[in-house]
Amino acid sequence: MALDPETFSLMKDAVSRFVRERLVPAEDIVEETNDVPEEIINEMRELGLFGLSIPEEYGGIGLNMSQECEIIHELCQASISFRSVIGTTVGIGSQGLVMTGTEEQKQEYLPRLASGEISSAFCLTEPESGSDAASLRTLAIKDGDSYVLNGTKRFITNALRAGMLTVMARTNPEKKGASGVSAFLVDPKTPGITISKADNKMGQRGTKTSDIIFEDVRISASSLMGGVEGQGFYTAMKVLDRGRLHLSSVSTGISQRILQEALNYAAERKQFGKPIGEFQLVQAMLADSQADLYASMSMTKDAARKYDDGEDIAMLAACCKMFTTEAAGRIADKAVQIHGGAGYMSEYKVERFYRDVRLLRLYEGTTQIQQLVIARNMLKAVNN
Ligand code: COS
Repeated sequence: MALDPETFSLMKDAVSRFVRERLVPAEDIVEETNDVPEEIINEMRELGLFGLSIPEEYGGIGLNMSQECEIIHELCQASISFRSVIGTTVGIGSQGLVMTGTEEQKQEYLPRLASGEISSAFCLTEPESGSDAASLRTLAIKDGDSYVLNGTKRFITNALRAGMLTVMARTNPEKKGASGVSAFLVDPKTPGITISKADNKMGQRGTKTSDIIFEDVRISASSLMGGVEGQGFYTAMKVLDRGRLHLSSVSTGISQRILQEALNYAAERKQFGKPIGEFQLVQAMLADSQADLYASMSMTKDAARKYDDGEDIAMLAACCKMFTTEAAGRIADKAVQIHGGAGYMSEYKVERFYRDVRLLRLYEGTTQIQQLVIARNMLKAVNN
């Protein structure tokens, strides 16, 4: 699946324009109100942004991974809080359903997700289970034609905005590891579900993460994703592999914006009688950041193309996630440094972006989890 090059190019131009004319001017409102204005979310719907990765036969735009990465890079030239509104629907919240859902499940949810009528959220993390995802405790116990869910999910992005939850829960409490986990498609309005108010975070204001508590939540057996028990963890891992490419393009997009802010400042700000960009120590910071950005964009492009060619990219996606998010941290840090004292002041955007990008190295697998995935895959190749 891919959009034809001509239509894709028009779409990319439209997203660029939207970023310049609508998103960048609204960044301060998002920061002040800790929310994304509803009219902007409506415009995202009209642009088709919720349906980027959903196949055309279900009403989406049907981009391939390379195209998705290009659009997300473009979108993330503005505050990455805007991307978060569509992020779970385009990425981790819907892709398990696209990959493994039954036809009936796809028909039920995908068209509404693609239009943006509803959003989705991916419910894996729990209070006691973060990096060690296979140890999750939420239970889904079969009872006749239903499953009964009990447990708590934590830091769930867009839980408050979602109309569909992809919930990973243990259907077989006897099996402690990955094979006891199944995935479910759950309506958040089902009785017994409580969604807490949004968490207070260091950055990315306007994004919404919350706890979700399931207390004796009865859902139909037909909510079991793909109709097969025991596949939930494997599906979650495949979804995260793909999600890590998506997040890499979030990193490259915002890195490019941050570097542009630093470059503009270096060209304008004068000290010792000339623009600070003429000093070699400032040039070194700009050059290191440019090389980081170029490497990040190149590796994301390469891994996305390989994903589209059907290759196993688990290791490459982890390399991209690790490198691009760490690079975004370095680029943001240097941008603050180039700004000097001004970089610490909230009236300059780099102060905010510095806080925003800190999360990139944590969610969808910390840098240390990516290292573990990379090294395990390297060793597996030697042992086979
Ligand atoms: N695709 C498909 N299957 C995969 C996979 C992948 N990318 N990675 C692992 N698996 C399979 C393994 O093959 C193994 O299968 P078996 O049960 O048949 O042996 C199973 O999943 C368990 O894998 P593993 O033994 O590697 O599991 P561990 O618990 O040791 O660790 C990690 C798995 C650490 C990689 C996983 O828990 C992880 O990614 N954690 C981070 C979770 C995360 O990103 N959370 C962020 C919040 S979600 S936004």
